Amino acid sequence: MTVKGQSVQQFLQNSDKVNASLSQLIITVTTACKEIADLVERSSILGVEGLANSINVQGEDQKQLDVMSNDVMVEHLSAIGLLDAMVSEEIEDVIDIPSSYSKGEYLICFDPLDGSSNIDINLSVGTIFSILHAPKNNHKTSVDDFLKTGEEQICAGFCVYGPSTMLILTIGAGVFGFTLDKESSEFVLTHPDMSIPENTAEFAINMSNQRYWEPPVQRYIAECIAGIDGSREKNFNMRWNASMVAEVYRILVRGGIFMYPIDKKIAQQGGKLRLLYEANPMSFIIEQAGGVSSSGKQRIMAIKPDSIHQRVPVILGSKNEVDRLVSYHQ
Ligand code: P6P
Repeated sequence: MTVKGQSVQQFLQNSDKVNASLSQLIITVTTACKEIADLVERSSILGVEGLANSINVQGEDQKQLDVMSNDVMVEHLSAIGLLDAMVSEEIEDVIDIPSSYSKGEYLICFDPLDGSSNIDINLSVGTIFSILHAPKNNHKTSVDDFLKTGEEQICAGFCVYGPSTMLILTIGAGVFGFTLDKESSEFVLTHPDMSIPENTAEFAINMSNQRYWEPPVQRYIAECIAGIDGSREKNFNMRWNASMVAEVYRILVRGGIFMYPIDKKIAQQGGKLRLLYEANPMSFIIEQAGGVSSSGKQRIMAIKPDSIHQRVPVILGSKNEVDRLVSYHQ
């Protein structure tokens, strides 16, 4: 029984899909996220909203907060004895658990600070995570142990650091939203059983890439923009937050379709968003809330990764709109 107002700890204790170790792992992630939320909120005071003068494995300029958020996640997660290894957007190789700590039965992939180009303009950013079972044998965890399809995730979630700090979580039995109560420093259940409307009139895409899009996306967006005067016979609204966590949260609340499709500019790298710690966890959440998540050619959660930082095209959100755009790709 999920009761609004209950803490995430109570929610996990009451769930029959979560054992004590998975519960502790999730709570540790939330503790790290609370620390990251505080760093984000105070970034201008701390003077850390700028660049770190370093490039990450993605070839992107790292923000100081990217590095600090990654360090917070690694520090909290290394010490609990529940993980066999980790993958972070900010680190090229698999992150081993230091020999001074015991290992555990799970693997975790995370983007410690998604949307970090929003930090210095005070817009929403977030942390995305995906939890898998570690291999049962006792060999040293390698890259191959992370190359699982999204269907093998046992838990996925994200925190969005916005006007409210929120935790969105799925353990395979629906999607639940928790709001950080600054007075108690507890995440409390405010959005039980989140469900995405099958229809929408709101699309999210970076329009500045239009000249690079493939024909199916060109057609779909042109129809949305034609609105009531075109074949869709209804007007559409557009949003673009440059922060996947903010887009996905909006879609969970009121529906919508979010697209970062393949385009000529990024074709050689396979897309923009990363499979293991962006597309897969968000797809798990979207599907658990009744939505659809596709590359345009296949279900995201069925894609077998070939590297830990693999990128994929992403089209996700309200079922009937994603299905329509996927049909244009056929
Ligand atoms: P663009 C943030 O860097 C991110 O990975 C997603 O959170 C977001 O949806 C997208 O990239 C924004 O990309 O090209 O608009 O900066």
